[in-house]
Amino acid sequence: MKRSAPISVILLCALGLGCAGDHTPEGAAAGAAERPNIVLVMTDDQGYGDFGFAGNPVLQTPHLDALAAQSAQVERFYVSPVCTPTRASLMTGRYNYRTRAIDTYIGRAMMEPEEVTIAEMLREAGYATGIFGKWHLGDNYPMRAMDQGFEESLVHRGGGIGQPSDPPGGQGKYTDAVLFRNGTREETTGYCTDVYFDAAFEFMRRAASEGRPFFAYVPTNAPHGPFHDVPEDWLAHYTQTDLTAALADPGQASEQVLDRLARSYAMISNIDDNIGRLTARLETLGLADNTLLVFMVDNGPDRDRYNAGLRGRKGTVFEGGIRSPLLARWPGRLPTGGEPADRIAAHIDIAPTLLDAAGVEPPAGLHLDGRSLLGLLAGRHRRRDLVRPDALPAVPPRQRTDPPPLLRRGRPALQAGPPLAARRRRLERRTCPGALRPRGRSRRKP
Ligand SMILES: [Ca+2]
Repeated sequence: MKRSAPISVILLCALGLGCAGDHTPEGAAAGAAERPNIVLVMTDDQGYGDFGFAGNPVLQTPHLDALAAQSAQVERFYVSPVCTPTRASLMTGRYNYRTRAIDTYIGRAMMEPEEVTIAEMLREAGYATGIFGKWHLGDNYPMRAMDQGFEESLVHRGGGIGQPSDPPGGQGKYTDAVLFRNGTREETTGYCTDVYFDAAFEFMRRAASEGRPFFAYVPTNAPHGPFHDVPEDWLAHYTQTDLTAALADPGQASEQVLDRLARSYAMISNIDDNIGRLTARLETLGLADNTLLVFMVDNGPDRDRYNAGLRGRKGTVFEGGIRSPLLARWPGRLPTGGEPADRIAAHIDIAPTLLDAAGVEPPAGLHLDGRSLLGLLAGRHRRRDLVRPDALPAVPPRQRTDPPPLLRRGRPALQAGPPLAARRRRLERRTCPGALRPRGRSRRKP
């Protein structure tokens, strides 16, 4: 084989154009009678190093550490460098550039409503579907979560509480936040992360009592800023803790930097409390064994801080900006305690994985870029190639790199240079011309 041939294979596979069967269920798909419940938790701006199990020297995350020990993991799991692109890929199983969701603001966070979401696919198969937290793929019909397959929704608008899309009276409050339940303004009581999890618990209980399997999506807006309103008990803890070991540069240990770090960590430890409440609640409801619980983050940390030795942070395509833990707990179905899978995977794989677990086929004709990870999580490794398509013309400048493409092929990493970038542009023009153009026809939605 010529030297150049594998590169084309990589690109074709990564663009989903040369890997027939990538999303073919490869795990032991569940039968209709034993369909698992699914809980997907994704936090906002929590970095790869913001966990006790990642070696963080000061951060307290005992419940997430316990969950990691009970989970199958993928060590090199990749997301996008900012919020919305990750959410679009997570919801669709497709590269975000196909979905029009390419950045977080000025209209670039509105996902093409014809995209078919995992919530739509699972709802069509009989699942109760609920979202509790951050959607960030469009605030108006027909782009809201409630228009995109979620029967139950309790969400904030835009990219976060405290942003311009906040409703009157919102005032950027994380405590007693003004949210939207199924499209209707609602003044909630308590800290927002606690409110989301409480709403998810009630949704789970109700679905279980009705005998329906459920898909609960809990994308918290914490530990994303603003930072003026964080859990006070944890803030007191971290204010009294020496945090210098968690600074990217101990020489920057100013009062302001340490205060900011304490506030991020306070929100993260509160998330951890809620993970503890979640696992306890699943036990109480008798659902723990038949629930696939997945945990991940949406992008790297928002500031430089301890990041397990990875370079970069949110907004960069260095490892520290795009790597997330992937924890998947499904007792009796996925192994625990083993070495994390060492092959690459990404956010585009989550929707195919959930479909596989539920034994649900995607609609005919729908192209998914990702593949099910059930085999990988169970220790069956397959060669895998991925690409971050940063060189497309519409990629926002802050997500570009020079040289642009980040490729990973199997175990070794390849950092591609300009000759490959030119090759790839030619290939993309030839093979993926419609990725960013208006569609000539709509697909049937389930
Ligand atoms: Ca984010």
